[in-house]
Amino acid sequence: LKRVADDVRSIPEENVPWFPRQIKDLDRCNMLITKFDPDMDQDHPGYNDSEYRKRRAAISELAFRYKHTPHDPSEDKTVCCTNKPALFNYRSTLNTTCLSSVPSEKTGFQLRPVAGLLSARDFLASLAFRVFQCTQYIRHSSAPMHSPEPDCCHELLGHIPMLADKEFAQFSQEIGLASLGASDEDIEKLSTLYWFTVEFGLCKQNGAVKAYGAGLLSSYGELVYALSNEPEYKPFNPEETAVQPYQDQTYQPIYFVSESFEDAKIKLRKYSANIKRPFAVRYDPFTCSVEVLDQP
Ligand code: TIH
Ligand code: FE2
Repeated sequence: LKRVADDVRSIPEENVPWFPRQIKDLDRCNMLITKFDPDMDQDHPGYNDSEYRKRRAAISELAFRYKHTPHDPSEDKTVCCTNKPALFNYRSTLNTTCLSSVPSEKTGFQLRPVAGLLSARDFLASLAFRVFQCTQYIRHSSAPMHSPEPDCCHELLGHIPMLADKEFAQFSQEIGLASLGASDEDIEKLSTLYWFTVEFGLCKQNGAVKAYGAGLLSSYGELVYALSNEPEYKPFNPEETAVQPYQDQTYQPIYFVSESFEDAKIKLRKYSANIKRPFAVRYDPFTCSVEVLDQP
């Protein structure tokens, strides 16, 4: 693969969607989806709880203001002082700075605060830089067993421990790298793959089916259901899994089971290599940036 200088070529011919090249470019990956917003969605468990909605708005505000490199260092102080760790104070937001050290010491994954659900493109792009966009609010107390939106219980019980695992961190980053500059159709497929692996994946271990998906680890209700004989199981096969329709309101009717986690990683890598892009990318961990290379 040949390296192409950024100023010489910025992937012209094809209509390649913009994508972040440096970790600080993630400040621009902030396209939120209004789905599951407690202020807009009448079915949200917190819709009729004005105190909850007020808290959510304050927490969102903090995430909106977050910048990779703060212009004014006092801004950083405000965020840290306002955010008390969730485990000590159930009602406040979690301290991303504290928690971030758990995966970062093991795999280099960092947590970055996000105000709510991001677009699939922006969410996946951050994984390419080993950055996980982490919500800070907590689910409404009326529905603890299953939340239709991610919240800090989901991040803490589901994603953070998994991102501290080397294999898993690599797997997550590879999905992110495959998404950079990909077509809308490929983004849709990659986010479906993410859904059925990182969120709701099952895999075999010593012959038994186990859950590794964060959406299962954080929802006791769905975890018990997923490992019962109610849902349908299919073998994980990226081509097929990538086009499986899914919904995010309630428990999944179908789960994909891989032979081992290693097997899922190898299959995903093969699948990603076949995605058509007029360039290739390589992550440089020294500069936390993505190099764009001529077509392989
Ligand atoms: N359903 C999960 C839970 O209750 O913890 C949260 C989500 C996972 C994926 C999307 S929302
Ligand atoms: Fe999640």
